[in-house]
Amino acid sequence: MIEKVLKAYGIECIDCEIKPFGNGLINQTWKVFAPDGQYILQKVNTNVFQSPVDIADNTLIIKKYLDRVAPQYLFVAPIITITGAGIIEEGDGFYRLFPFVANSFTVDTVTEAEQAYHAAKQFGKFTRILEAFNPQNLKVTIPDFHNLSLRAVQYSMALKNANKERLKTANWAIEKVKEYLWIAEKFKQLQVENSLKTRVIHHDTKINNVLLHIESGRGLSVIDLDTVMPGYFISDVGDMMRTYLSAANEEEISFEKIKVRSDVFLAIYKGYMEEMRRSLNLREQELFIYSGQFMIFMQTLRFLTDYLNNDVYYPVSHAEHNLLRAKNQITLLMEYTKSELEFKQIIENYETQLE
Ligand code: GN1
Ligand code: MG
Repeated sequence: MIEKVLKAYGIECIDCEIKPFGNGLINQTWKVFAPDGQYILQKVNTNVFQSPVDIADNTLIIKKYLDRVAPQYLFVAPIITITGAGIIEEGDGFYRLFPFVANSFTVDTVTEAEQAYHAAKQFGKFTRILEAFNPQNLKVTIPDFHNLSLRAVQYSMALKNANKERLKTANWAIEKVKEYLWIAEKFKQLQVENSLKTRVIHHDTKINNVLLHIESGRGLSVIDLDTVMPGYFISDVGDMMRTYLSAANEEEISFEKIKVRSDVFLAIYKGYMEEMRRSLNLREQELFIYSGQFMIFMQTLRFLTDYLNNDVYYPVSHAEHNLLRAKNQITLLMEYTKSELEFKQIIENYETQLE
């Protein structure tokens, strides 16, 4: 199959080495070592992305725009097939191919605050550079993806329909979630008030979606553009908080290892604000800390909902997997909320020092 896909791009792969690559939960990814160079090949999960062609359309119109207004910006768009398509259907799925960016590498965990700084700067830059681009020109690749109000409704429905055993094993998580429902309420309010500006948002800002330079460690560009669509900045900043602050990730089952790191918080703030300070309105700037609660709570609901629905969305390797992930995220939410005052202080100190 893979050989056939590559042929559509004019790549003859008789002796290519093809290796599984990365560790996303949704798409399947390979690195291809072909005679003429290295590529990243991806099979799109069509249960999640109902219209994969929309993903290609989005990246292609952004590319066309950036080629005109910011030709020096490194935008890793999919390669076009011989017949001019940005994505192809082959056998049972949709595939697309990317160039492997020379001298780049990714990390799966933030081990130093500097990595968080460079990543936050890249995600901020991505939104900033597209500020004059109308986000409504993009197709919505996953409707309501970060609509926390809807996620809360889906969670309530799962609670109603779940079987007794799962309700019982999830009792602690279900009780804890009640304490944080204000996060969803606040989001509803923000929507009513129209406080958040709609922008071009990445929606998946984990650290391995940033290419770093092999020697300097500086950020080169953002990748994994499937969920680039109109959205709010709290999605991108929030997912950085969710995935960078703790050295232990969402798969960690020794919850005592889940701790938030203040130096990483400052690095995210610095990197993102260096790019986005002038774009964010004052109300949005006040929501910087809330963004972490927004995303961590949403991920909690998504894992817990999936557990109550008997694991229909996220791949699991055992029956309690999604429940453990949900509990992990609640622990992170508790730790994050405990640090709220400290975060405020960090921002204040940094801002005073800038003046
Ligand atoms: C999924 O596959 P991956 O890891 O890039 C999910 C994200 C979740 C994440 C949790 C399209 O992303 O929203 O935050 O898992 N992507 C989709 O690990 O649902
Ligand atoms: Mg992804």
